[in-house]
Amino acid sequence: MKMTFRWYGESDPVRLEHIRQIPGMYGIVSAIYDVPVGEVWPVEKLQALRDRIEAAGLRFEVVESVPVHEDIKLGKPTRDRLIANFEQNIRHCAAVGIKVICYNFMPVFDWTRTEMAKELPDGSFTLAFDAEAVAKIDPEQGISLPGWDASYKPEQLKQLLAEYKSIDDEALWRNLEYFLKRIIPVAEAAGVRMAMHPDDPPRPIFGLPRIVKNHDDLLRLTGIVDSPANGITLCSGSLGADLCNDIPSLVRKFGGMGRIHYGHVRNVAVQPDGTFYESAHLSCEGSLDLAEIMKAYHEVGFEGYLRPDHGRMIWGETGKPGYGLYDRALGAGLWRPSSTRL
Ligand code: DNO
Repeated sequence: MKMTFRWYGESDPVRLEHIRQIPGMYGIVSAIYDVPVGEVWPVEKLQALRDRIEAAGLRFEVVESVPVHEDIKLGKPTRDRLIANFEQNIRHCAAVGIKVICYNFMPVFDWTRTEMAKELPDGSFTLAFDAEAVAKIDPEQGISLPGWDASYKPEQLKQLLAEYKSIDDEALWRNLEYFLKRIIPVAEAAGVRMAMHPDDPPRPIFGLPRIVKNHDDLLRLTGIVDSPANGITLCSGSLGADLCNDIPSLVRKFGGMGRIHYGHVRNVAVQPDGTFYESAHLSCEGSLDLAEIMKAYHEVGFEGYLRPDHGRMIWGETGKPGYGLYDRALGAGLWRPSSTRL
């Protein structure tokens, strides 16, 4: 397995040079952030990013994420042009040496939390999700959540939510199938593996469908196009926020099938109603047995990429919630992967 670290580019308060100092660190996971969703990423931008990362002594082989335009998820007539652009992005990524592309198919909202800095008894700060608070939110009245992508104006959001009224789970699956049947052959030809990120949290929110939540959904997803290029990002913290999901057995099953190309590893402390906070990495700190999860990766001979997904804010660090240096670095160290350096 190859240990990687997410880096948001030059504006990230965490420096590449510091990431390099984490023992066993292999590479960086990043993306092009200044091209509108649905448009083509110029290959020169990808090359410049790769060169910057390589100059710091790290590799750039995983992109997270190429975002999927809402019109594709909604199955609108404009989707064909947007899918063609997505295909072009796959080719451009391949041209600079990218091996795995992470993406998701969550309508409107990506990962959702109600608190970005919940203080834990040890004085650290972490991300948290309160299921009851979210259930009380009426998205029609406007949504204000910490970290919520403010790129939608209230009117646009209303319009988008109205468009999703006709999209139930099965309609979203059909639109996903249409998308996968187009992009997977392109990924195969380019030598890139697609890695779908599951829904976070793994349940419908604000009345919007969410279809990648558990074992059966992952099985259905990987069966739509039966190709190694049609794989998953096994996110322990996203799937683990539903206590019914047995993460080590998911790693064994989908890893054994050769369909996990990328793993996000973190712990969560979950209550039965789905309320959770992101705990420290050790198994004893949260609901997930991280040691068992890592054992499962070793058992299946996992050769893909892993990253410490999120971390708490510790030792007075400030910055992007979930994406500080210190606690994520502790995570990468605690798991002792057998990765190699450049
Ligand atoms: C949160 C991340 C997600 C993830 C996307 C993948 O920290 O795990 O935002 O990058 O859902 O498409």
